[in-house]
Amino acid sequence: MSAPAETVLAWIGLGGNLGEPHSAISNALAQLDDDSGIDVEAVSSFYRTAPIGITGQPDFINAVARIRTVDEPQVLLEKLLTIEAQLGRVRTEQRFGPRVIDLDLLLFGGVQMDTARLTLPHPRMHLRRFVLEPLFELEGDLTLPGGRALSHYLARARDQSAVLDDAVKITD
Ligand code: PH2
Ligand code: MG
Ligand code: MG
Repeated sequence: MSAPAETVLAWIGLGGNLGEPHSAISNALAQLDDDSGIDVEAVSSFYRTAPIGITGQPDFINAVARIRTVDEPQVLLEKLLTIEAQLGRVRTEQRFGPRVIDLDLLLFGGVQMDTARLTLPHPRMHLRRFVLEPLFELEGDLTLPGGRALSHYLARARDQSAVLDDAVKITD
């Protein structure tokens, strides 16, 4: 009998603002959970958020999920990109522009790394209310790998991604 593989907690940011973002996010979560190397442990409410980066595009739906995985960060990233493609994401779109689904690896345990393909923690997560608020809903006591509390960043987030007033908890 082999020892159980080591598992790590990771947090994924999910978002979208084209088509049916609620179903795209739900679908992405189901595909993640179907993967034998990934358990989706908890999902935040779904938040409607004003776009940042490029204005004049539709509001986004954003959420955060906590997963437990046996994968290495790069393997997990590839799985996220595959699910994005399966859900109809096209990579010709503008940076920060509209998209049907975006799956961002926010945190992978306490790992800090900076490679061409992957930076952890996600380099902009601490600035974005649309990430910080759903993450805080799941993990009020979290300390980020840099050593500061999540609440520290949430209190200082000055971005314009106002979290609009209809966070909807989708339950099944
Ligand atoms: N994602 C972006 C650019 N702007 N704005 C909101 N509100 N939510 C997002 O997920 C988002 C964004 C690029 O990844
Ligand atoms: Mg993103
Ligand atoms: Mg992305």
